[in-house]
Amino acid sequence: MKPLKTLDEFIIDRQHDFPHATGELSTLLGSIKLAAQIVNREINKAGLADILGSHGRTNVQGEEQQKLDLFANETFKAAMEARDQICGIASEEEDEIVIFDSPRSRRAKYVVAMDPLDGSSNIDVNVSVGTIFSIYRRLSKPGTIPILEDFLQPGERQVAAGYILYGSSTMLVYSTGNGVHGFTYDPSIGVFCLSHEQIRIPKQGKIYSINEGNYLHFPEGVKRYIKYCQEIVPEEGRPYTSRYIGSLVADIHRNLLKGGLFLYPSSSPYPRGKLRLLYECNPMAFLAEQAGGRATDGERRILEIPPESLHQRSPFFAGSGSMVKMLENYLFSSE
Ligand code: AHM
Ligand code: MG
Repeated sequence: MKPLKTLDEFIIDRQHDFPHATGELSTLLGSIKLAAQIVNREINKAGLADILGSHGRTNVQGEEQQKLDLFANETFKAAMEARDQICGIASEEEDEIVIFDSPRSRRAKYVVAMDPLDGSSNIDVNVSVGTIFSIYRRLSKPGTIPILEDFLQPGERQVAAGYILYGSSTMLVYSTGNGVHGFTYDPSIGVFCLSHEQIRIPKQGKIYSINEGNYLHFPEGVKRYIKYCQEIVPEEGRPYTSRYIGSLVADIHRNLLKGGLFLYPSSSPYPRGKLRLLYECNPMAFLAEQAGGRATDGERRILEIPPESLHQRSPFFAGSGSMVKMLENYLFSSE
C-alpha cells in the first residue's frame, strides 16, 4: 500500500514553503478545505434537493447566477472570515471587494480572489465544476481597511493558488510556489488524501481544448493553430485530440495530468476574452507554470499582466510548454 498522508499533514510538513510561515497557510487552506467539503456535499445532492436551477438574479457581468453559485460564495466567505487570516476577498459573485471588518480580520495579511463555483451552468447536467482561489499578501498596512489595490496585483505576486474539482471524485490541487500537489477527497472519512504529489505537466501533449463553435470569430493565428492541430502528421502525434468540457477547472486539470493546451481566445462576442484575469486566469497560470508549463494572453505572460479592474477579462492560453510556444509562433506569424 502507498504511504497515506492527509492534506493537513502535508501542509504542516511543507509549512516552510510558505513565505513568512507562521502556521497561517495551514489555517488559511483549512478554511478553503472546510468550505470545499460543504460545497461538495451540496453539489453531490444537487439533483435530489430543490437546489437546482436559477436564482433569478444576475451578477456584475450580467450572467444568471445559479443557486449553488450563491451558496458556494457564502460558504467560502464564511469559512475565510471566521479564521482571521484574510482581511477581504474578491469574488466572481461580488461586484466589489468584500471587507472582513472585525479588528482581528483587519490585522490579517492576506487577501483572496476566488471564483466560488466556476462552470456552474454544468451542474444541471451533472458535469464537473470547480472552485478557484488565488492568495496575495496585501499591499496596505495590516490593521487598516484593505483597499482595491491589494487585489489588483500581477499574478506573479500570488503566494498560493489552487482549485477544487468537483468531478467523478473531488480533488483539491494547490501550489505555494514550490510545485503543484493534488489531494483526493474520501467522503466516507471526510479527509483529503495526498494522491498527486509534485504534478508535472508533460512538455508536449496531444490534446487541444477550445470551444470550436466560435471558430469563425477567432483571431487568424488561432484559426491556423487549430488547423495545425488537425493536420495528419502521425510521426508528430497529429491530429491531436480535441477535448473541451466547458468547465475551466476540469479542462485544466485534465491537461495538467495528461499534457495539452487550453485556449480561450478573444472573439467578437468576447473581444477581451471571456475568462477573468484575477480569479480564473492568474491562479490557473500560476499552477500551469508551477507544474512546468506556460500561460499567456497571446502577447504577455499572464502572470505579468498588471490588473486594472476586479472583473477584467483576458484571452487565455495555458498548458504544455512546447504547445504554448508553437501556438505563439502561429499568433505572431502572418501565414
Ligand atoms: P463562469 O465563470 O460563468 O462559469 O464561466 C467560465 C466558464 C469556464 O469554466 C469555461 O472554461 C468557460 O466558461 C466556457 O465558456 P464557453 O461556454 O463560452 O466555452
Ligand atoms: Mg468562472
